[in-house]
Amino acid sequence: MISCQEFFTILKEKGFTFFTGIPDSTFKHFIKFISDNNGELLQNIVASNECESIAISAGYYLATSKIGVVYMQNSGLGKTVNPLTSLCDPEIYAIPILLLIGWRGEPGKIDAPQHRKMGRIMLSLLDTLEIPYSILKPEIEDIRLNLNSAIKYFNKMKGPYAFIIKRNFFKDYKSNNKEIVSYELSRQQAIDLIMDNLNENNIVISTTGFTSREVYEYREKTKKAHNRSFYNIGSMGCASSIGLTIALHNSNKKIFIFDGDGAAIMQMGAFTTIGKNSPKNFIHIVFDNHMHETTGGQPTNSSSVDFVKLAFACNYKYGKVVITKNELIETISDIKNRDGPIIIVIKVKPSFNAELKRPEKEPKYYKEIFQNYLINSK
Ligand SMILES: Cc1ncc(C[n+]2csc(CCOP(=O)(O)OP(=O)(O)O)c2C)c(N)n1
Repeated sequence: MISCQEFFTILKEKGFTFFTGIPDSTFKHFIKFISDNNGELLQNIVASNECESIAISAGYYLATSKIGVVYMQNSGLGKTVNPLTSLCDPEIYAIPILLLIGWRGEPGKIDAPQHRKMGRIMLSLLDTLEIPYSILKPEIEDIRLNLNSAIKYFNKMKGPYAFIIKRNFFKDYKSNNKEIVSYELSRQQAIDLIMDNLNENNIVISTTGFTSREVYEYREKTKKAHNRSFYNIGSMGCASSIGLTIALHNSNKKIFIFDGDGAAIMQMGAFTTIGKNSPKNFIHIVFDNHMHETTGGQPTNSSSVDFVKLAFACNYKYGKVVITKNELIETISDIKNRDGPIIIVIKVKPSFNAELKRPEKEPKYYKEIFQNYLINSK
């Protein structure tokens, strides 16, 4: 393993001091390191999604002639295909970028089901995109050599080059960031409170990461049916869009979206589609901890976002921010007789619960019981 400082020093020696992207647990320590050092040694712009981060880095290159570093989990690689091929490609604007891609779902390694396919096809996807790559070893000399190869490519072709990072590459880095939010409720407490008050036919669509695991945990411990839940374990940011059409086609049921601030920001455009189509039975709950808790607690941009104003501007019918347990209890009864789309932003503190289990069975099992319930309960 290599320390975050050592890795950064190698990059800095060659002039790479601009970072942007979306975190991955593979390099959670390195992203904490660059978040902590933002503004002094380096610049780190937290992006809303991986597509945007490619464009941010392209803008940096146009403005400075220097090359940016874009970090992402390989699940985000799909989101970058358009700007990689139509903006940065050597045949278009020829914009060099150093991509740091976390290899989830590496063949032969145990990982969550949503990572399997991308883990398997990632290298051939890079080949198809004609993006050269190096699979890094956590050794200083190896990284230096590969960085030199990347720089040669940048000088010759001026296109993106990828560094693939496997798990256990970085040594632990202890963050000195004291800005951890401390609200009254944890997300699990808020989820439990809401779900204790759901009716038999209320549906929950939960976002990727800890939120889905906490909803799963709730249903396991209370022995409540999993068929009223859709666990959106992948496709980060898409829970509300999945819920939109479910709501439009199930006017006899209330559809609750359990979103994260990072996920809601990633697909913020969804607010406009939800507002425009305006299902009355749609309740959008954003658990806002100002961070990507699931991937290690790196900041999101939510501290400067007013989700309620945003939702109103997109034609949601009701919304509020909830901070305390009492406010949440009041809100749960308040929204029972209101028409949606409703947005409730619940400020929560992180709990980094390493014990949380992932849904035990294959995703298709949960899809089938959920779909059967929806179809048979019309
Ligand atoms: C497209 C994509 N990029 C990155 C990830 C990795 N990832 C999984 S969960 C997560 C954090 C989600 O943040 P948020 O929605 O705020 O929820 P929290 O983790 O705080 O509960 C990230 C970045 C992913 N799954 N998909």
